Amino acid sequence: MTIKEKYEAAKEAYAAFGINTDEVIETLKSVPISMHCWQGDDVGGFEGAGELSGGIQATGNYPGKARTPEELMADIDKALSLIPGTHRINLHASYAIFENGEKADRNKLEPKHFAKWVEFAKERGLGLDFNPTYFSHPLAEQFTLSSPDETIRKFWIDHGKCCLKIAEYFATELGTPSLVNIWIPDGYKDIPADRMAPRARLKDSLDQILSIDYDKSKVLVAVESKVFGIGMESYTVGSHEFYMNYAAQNGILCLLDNGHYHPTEMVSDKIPSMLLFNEKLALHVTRPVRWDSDHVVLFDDELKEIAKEIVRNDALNRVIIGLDFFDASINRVSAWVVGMRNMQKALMYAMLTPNKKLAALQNEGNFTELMMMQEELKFYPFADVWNYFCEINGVPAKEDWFKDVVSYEKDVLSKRA
Ligand code: RNT
Ligand code: ZN
Repeated sequence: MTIKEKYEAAKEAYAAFGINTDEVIETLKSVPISMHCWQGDDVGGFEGAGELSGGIQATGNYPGKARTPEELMADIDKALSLIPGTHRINLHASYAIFENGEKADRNKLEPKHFAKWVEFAKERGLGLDFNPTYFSHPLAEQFTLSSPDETIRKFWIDHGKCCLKIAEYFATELGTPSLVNIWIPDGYKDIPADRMAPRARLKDSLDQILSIDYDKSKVLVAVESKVFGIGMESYTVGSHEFYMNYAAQNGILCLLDNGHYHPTEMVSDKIPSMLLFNEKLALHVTRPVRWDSDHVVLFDDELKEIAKEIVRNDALNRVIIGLDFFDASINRVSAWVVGMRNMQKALMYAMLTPNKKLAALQNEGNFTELMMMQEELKFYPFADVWNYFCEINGVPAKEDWFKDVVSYEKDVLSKRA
C-alpha cells in the first residue's frame, strides 16, 4: 500500500470519531514551532569561544558543530528541509553577526548586528524570536539583573533594552511579532541570608527594561523561571512565583520550560491554569532527564500531554511553542529534526484524539471506559496520517529523512575540523 492508500484507511478510522484528518493536516501545517538556533553549536554563539556558563551544560563532542554564521545557517537550512511546514527561528543575543571587524558588547547591541539573520529569515519566510543572553560573559559570573553591583546590573539592564529594540526590528522587517524571552541564571549555591533583596533588584531591573518605548503589538516579552541550576542549587532569583506574579502585574507573558520544575511537577498540568488567566503563554519544550539536562525532545508521554492541553483547549494561537535542548553527543541536525518532528507529531496526535468524547466520559464519571479508550487510541493509525502529512508537504516520511542527514554529515559536517 502507498502512503496515500494507508492515509485513506486511517482517514476512515478517525472519521468514525468525527475527526476530519484533512482538516488536521491543514491545521498542523499552519502551526509554527520556534526552532532554537543553539542546538547547532552547543549554545556557543559567535562572540568567540567563551565557556558556556549559567549552570547549563551541553555535554558531548560529536564532530561537526557549526563554527560560523554561514555554517549554522546551512545546518538550519538542512534541518528545515526535513521538517514539514514553515517555522520560526529562535535566536540568542550571543549570535550577533559582526561585520567589517566591528564588535559590540552585549549592552551595545543594535539591530544592524542581526541584519544577516533578518535577511536569512526573509528569504525563507521565517519569523524570528529572540533571547537576551545573560550567561557566558565575564559580567555574568554569578549575577546579572539581580546583581548587587550596580555597574553590572546596569550593564544587563541595557542589554535587555537593546534586545527589545532588536526584536522590534525583527517584527517590523518580517511582519510577524517576535517573542523576547528573558531568562537569567542568577542564584546561590548555598542557603542565602537574604532571599528578598535579589528579587527586589530583579523586579526593578525588569521594570527599567520594560520602561523603554517599544511596540507591544510587535514585541511579546516573556519571563522564564527556573527551580535550580548547577551551582545555584539552593536559590534562584527568578523563581516561578516571582515571574508569574511579575508577568501578571505587568501584562507580559510567562514562559514555561518543562525542565525547570521539580521532577514530578508537570508543565502540561500548568497550561490550562495559565490559559485561564492569560491571553498568551510561551513554552520551552525540552526533555529533562533527572535534572534540567535539555535532552532532545522525544515523542513521550509528557510531550503528548503538553500538546493535548494546547489542542483541546483550542489554544494553538495562544501558546507560543519553542524548543530548548542542546545535545552535543549526536549529530546536531538530526537532533533538531527529531525534536521538531516530535513536537509536530504530538500536536497531530492531540488533534487525532476525540477530545470531546473523552471529556464527556470524564464528566459522566465513566472512568472505566475513559481509561480503555485512551489506551486503545494509542494504537490507532496515527503514523499513517503523519507520513501523508510529510509527503504532501514535500519532506521525507518515516525515517527516510535520515539518509539526507547521513550524506550531509559525510559531505559537510565531517569536514569541519
Ligand atoms: C536555561 C533555560 C534557557 C536556556 C536558553 C539557551 O535553563 O532553559 O532557556 O536553555 O536560553
Ligand atoms: Zn529554556
